[in-house]
Amino acid sequence: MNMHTVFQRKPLLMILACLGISSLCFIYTRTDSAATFYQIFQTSDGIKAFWETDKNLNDLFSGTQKVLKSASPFTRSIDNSIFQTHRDIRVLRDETLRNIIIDDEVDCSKRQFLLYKCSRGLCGGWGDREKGIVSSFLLALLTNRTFAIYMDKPCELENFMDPFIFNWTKCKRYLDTIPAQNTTEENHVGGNRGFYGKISSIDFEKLWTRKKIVLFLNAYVPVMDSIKLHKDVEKQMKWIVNMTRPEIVHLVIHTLFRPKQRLRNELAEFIRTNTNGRHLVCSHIRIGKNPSIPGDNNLPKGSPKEGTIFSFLKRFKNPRKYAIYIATDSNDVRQGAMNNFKNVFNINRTIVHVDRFKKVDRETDICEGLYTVLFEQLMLSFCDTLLITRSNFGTIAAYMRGSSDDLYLYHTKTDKVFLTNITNIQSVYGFV
Ligand SMILES: Nc1nc2c(ncn2[C@@H]2O[C@H](COP(=O)(O)OP(=O)(O)O)[C@@H](O)[C@H]2O)c(=O)[nH]1
Ligand SMILES: [Mg+2]
Repeated sequence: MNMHTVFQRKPLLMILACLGISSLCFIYTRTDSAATFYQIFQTSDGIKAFWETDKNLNDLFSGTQKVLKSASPFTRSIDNSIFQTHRDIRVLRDETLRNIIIDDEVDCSKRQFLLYKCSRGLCGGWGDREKGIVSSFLLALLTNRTFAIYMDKPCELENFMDPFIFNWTKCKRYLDTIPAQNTTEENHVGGNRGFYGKISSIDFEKLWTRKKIVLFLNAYVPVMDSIKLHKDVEKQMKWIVNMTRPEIVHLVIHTLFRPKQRLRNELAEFIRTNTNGRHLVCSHIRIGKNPSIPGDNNLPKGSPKEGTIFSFLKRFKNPRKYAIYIATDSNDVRQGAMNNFKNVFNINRTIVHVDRFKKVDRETDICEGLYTVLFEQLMLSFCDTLLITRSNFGTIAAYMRGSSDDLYLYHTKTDKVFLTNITNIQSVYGFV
């Protein structure tokens, strides 16, 4: 394995020894604080991934761009030195995205577009939105349209997330100038869910003739499945045909998003100081309507019994070996975890349902609530052991984590926890 390793630390002692693509490239900048987040590996079967802390991605990749282009259908890897287990993030290589990429903003006017939108009205929580974003992005690839994301509820996503491999912000200024008569809006969140099942047989050239198509979506399983059956799939996105659903979601989410520096740094610091080299065991416990998120509904399949999960986690109670983190939509559950375990750690931040919040005086608090949601989902995606309950938020964290290693599901109906494979989550929870 050839290795491109990026340690990003401050203040600076920087050694740069880049001996070409087939040999070792090593950048090291040092600091007392713990900013090391990612390493870049390059293996013989392709390129490997990144997110370093504060260097511009273009600077970082100018030397390896050739590798990105000649790599296998998607690029892979991240090994994170602050964790016990191997971390690995795979992204779509830019060759796969060639048809929809815009190099220069001046070229925006030549393109047709597909937008994911969440602004006013119901979009669903962050998990639902991720589903809509994955679907819209795949439909953009299928129909040869440049993809953009408009999300400003409760505040702009760009406050906390940057585009990563595919830049979904590049044509935003141009998009704002496209008049309504050149725009079609389709809302598939509320009514008209029939669209999802029909995708495989839609002739999109006939259906979508306008320059700008705006989609409100919150489903992805039927979209992924029917895109695979569409007549244009071989030509537009052959890579998807034999790929599992968890892998598709993993690739798309990591291709689109890189957390902004604040999020990356705070997360790295949070994990480092709280785990201190111990095995990180996490659970997401999604309760549904409760005093922390009063605007939410009761969950359709019922809430998990947190007592069952705590009993299961007792096997990790040794504080010398394990650190336990519980992400949840309920302050009572958070508190319960503190009462049950000496080795639990927490973030001291307010829980907000990003779609069903009550009007409050201070908008910034709700916006920070979105930050917390993004933070906690990323956190889950880095756990050595992960246990989830039925929720899109937790399921996508598991997909972002991208591994079946030490992955457990809680099943509400049987009130049991069991070890599983990542490809089984969908059949157990049955999301759309
Ligand atoms: N901060 C925080 N918020 C959560 C957590 N679990 C759920 N939520 C909130 O509740 C919403 C749940 O909606 P969604 O993400 O669509 O997942 P689902 O409804 O459980 O499938 C999230 O978007 C968050 O706003 C959690 O562990 N931490
Ligand atoms: Mg939801």
